[in-house]
Amino acid sequence: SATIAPETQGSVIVHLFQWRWESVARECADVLGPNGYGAVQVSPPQEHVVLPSAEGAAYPWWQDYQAVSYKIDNTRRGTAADFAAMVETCRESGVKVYADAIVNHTTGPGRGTGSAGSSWQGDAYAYPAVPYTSRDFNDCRHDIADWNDPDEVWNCELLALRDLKTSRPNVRTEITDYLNGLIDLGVAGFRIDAAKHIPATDLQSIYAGLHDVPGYGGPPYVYQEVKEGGGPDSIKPWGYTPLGDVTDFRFHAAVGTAVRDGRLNGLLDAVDHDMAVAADEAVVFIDNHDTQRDDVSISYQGMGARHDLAQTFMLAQPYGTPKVMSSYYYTQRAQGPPSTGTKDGNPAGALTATTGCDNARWFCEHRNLNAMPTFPTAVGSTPAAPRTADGDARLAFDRGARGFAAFNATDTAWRMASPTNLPDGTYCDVANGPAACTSDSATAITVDEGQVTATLPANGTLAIHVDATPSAPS
Ligand code: LAG
Ligand code: CA
Repeated sequence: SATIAPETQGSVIVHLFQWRWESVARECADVLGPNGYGAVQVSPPQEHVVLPSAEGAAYPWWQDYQAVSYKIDNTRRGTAADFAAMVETCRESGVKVYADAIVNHTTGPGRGTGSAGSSWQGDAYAYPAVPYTSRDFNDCRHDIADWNDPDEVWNCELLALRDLKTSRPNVRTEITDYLNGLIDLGVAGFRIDAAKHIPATDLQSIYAGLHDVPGYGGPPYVYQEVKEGGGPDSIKPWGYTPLGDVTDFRFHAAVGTAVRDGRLNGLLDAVDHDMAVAADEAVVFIDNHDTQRDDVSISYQGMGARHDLAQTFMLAQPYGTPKVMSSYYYTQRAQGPPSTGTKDGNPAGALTATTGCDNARWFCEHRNLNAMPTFPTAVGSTPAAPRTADGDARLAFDRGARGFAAFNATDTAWRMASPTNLPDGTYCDVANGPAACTSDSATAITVDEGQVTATLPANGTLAIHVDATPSAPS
């Protein structure tokens, strides 16, 4: 099987929310690899509940967040063979696969048959396919009432989801074995769903048993979902950073809202001073599948080009590991992916390089960002230095002498002239095209006597860096 160095590409993650495995594989080869993505976050691969009708939807997207067993065959996104083939193809394309891991809980109440045919009884706390029995669940069998009390946050139920007793060694072993099965297939990282609801000490022993990723020479990358609320440090994002990275929701709140409202000028200071954890401990996003539905500041749905600008800004600024959102159109919160209404959700072939990406189905936001994921790789941890502003909604900044980016969060064109520390020469605008261009390409941008001159359309962006320079014109 393929072996690639972990840092062959950058660290930028794209979340292909609800994409089928075969579609993810194609995207890795055709789009993600060539445009500099380092990783793809895929939807949860374990066996899940199957709900023909719930909360007004047929087969809601959130079936995936209710685990029935750790079998990965026959989820709504494909077979185990499809999954393995996807991991292989993505690795060969230089793109790591990160799986969303549902390990805090199993299902809600009720009973039924899971996607891979396993029976489950939420009412009896019984999941024979794992197997888990009632003693494997915490004794607090009601929803979390006091969100400031770690005992409740860790050991009571979130949304009535049966809460695994991770203080039990056999439960931790089941979880470690599940994650190791994925690692052995080449999965290189995990989003730990609801990590805040698992004691850090239990997660630490779960992680301690993880295999190295084949060919990577190290353990998987772990980023933990820890929403910041009240209570003591043990249930704050920084209570989990000793174990791995965390999702920093402050970034979404600050940057998403400000870009939506055309307030760019304070943002470089905000990401420098006002985030929850250190830059190299955070995964950041403008929106995710939850905020799109429950805490909207900005998303592609309704914001289009302004949302693209926000995600481009995230890739240009220095804080955190950026996670790009790529989502789908919906009219109802629980609605599954396009072409839904069947058990499989999005049937084979529903999404290809040439069909399926439009404003009525999959948005494919990431494709609008072109080769922008090459930017953070090129500039590294070089700080941002503001160079030009025009009002509050137009901003240009350098990343040392390695990159320059400009943003026009207005509805009119901006004729920009800005100083930059980039060496004089010609560059390829990676926000608007591929990293490879020629000096007569439309995206070729010249720095002359320390100055960039360009016109940014309404909601336009521009980004150039030292690793994307033109080859000779053909
Ligand atoms: C997460 N991160 O910590 C996920 O990002 C989030 O999407 C998950 O909720 C949540 N934690 C649990 O993994 C989603 C939906 C919920 C859904 C839940 C389980 O946002 O709406 O709950 O997944 O499928 C649904 C119903 C609830 C019901 C529950 C159990 O909406 O009313 O209590 O199922 O039956
Ligand atoms: Ca828990």
